[in-house]
Amino acid sequence: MAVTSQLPALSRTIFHVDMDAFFVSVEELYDPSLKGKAVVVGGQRHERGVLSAASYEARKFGVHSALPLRTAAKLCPQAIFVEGHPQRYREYSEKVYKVLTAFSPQVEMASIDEAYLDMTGTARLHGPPLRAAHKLHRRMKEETQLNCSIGIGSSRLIAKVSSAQSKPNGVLWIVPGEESKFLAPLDVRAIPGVGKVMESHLRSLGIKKVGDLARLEEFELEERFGKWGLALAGKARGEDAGGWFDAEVGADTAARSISHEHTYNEDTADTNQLEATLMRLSEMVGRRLREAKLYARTIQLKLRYKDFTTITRAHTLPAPTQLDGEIFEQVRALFRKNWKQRREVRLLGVQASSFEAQPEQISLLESGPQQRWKNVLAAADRLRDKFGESSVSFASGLRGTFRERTHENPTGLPGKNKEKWSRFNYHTASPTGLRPVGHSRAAVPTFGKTKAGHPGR
Ligand code: DCP
Ligand code: MG
Repeated sequence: MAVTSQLPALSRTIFHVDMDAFFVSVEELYDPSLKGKAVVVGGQRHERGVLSAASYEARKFGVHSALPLRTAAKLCPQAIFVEGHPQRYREYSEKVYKVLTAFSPQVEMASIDEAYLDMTGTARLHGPPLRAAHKLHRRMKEETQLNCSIGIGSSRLIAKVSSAQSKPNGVLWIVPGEESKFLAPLDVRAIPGVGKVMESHLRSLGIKKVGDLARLEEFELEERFGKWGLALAGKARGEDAGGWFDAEVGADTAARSISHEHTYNEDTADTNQLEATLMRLSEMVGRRLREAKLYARTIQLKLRYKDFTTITRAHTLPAPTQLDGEIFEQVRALFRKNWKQRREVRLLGVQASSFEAQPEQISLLESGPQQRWKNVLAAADRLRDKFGESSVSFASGLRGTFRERTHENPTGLPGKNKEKWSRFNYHTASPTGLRPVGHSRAAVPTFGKTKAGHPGR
């Protein structure tokens, strides 16, 4: 009889490193008098728009990212409001990235201030997980003067949830085998990807804690929420289920698609607002194509309704493009054809794929206006570099605001495809409309916080 030895699968060791109150902490380095105070970054107290970051002191009053500035002022009148300095955050983000890559070669940034590190098999170099994390924690402080929190787990999901639990300035290791026990008492909101709406759906089913979720049969969640529900069941067990949690850390080195998504704070069926969003997303995608010197042949629309039903529709162009207007035209056509009018929309996404480095030879007749557009867009890109993502928009005449969360696909993040940092500040906080150039307050972007694993909240 053959003897088969069944070795237990080697557990992975993933770190999730997330900087504490990132924008605020960077501001404090430039102005130490802010330390320990209630601070809001992102604009002045009376302005429209939402805030980017709040200090822990301000959070005690219920102030948090993406809250309207005016609401923050009401909740916490004593707060100090700071405009924000995107360039500084980018620089510090780069410093963070350097510390991480010097520590481990397997680094994948998931947003401006967070990263996953695959630390599996590094015990000889760095010691056991906790010791390694403390070493990294100390190094981060020494080299950036900033505090971070580190979660350690056998999956990215566990690492991410545990870093959040260890905040501020902490390290938390969930020992393999203890995942479900760790997750069970947490609110379902602790699971990346579960937002307010999902929370209330789950509440109506009597599910409040992750433990309640884990007790459900997988098929029940699938029946109710489709693929997304299935992923949720996996996440409740601490697995990297669904979305980008599936991939290996740092595995996806070449971007196969570039996309931006936008989730509304309140679902909407307002055509103007929806098309304005599509315009803005098209601009963001176009810009990244130009930065990456790529031309896309396929343009895809993603549309998620209030009840989470999601459709994607793609169109292949006769000639590849990197122009905002062309992307928008396609995506709007797809939208008009596929959107069931008056059905409220929760999320919109625009994706470009089927990349080519060079477009096919364009005819001389076309090259005039195309070239002019390219020049205009190149100029716009330069302005955005200087004044922020929302400083220029061609969505002229379209009404719609971009106050809510906008995020991009993870392939565009550094460490994932080694692209430049400036790729990921795509969280805008101002109304669209062709607004040039001066450095108005509204031109300061709030930064994109890409929540790993979020299929859009
Ligand atoms: N950010 C933003 N808009 C959001 C969320 C975040 O511009 N809706 C920016 C500001 C944050 C930074 O991204 O400083 C990092 O986001 P985090 O969620 O990690 O929040 P903080 O780092 O500020 O705090 P924490 O200590 O909870 O991580
Ligand atoms: Mg943070």
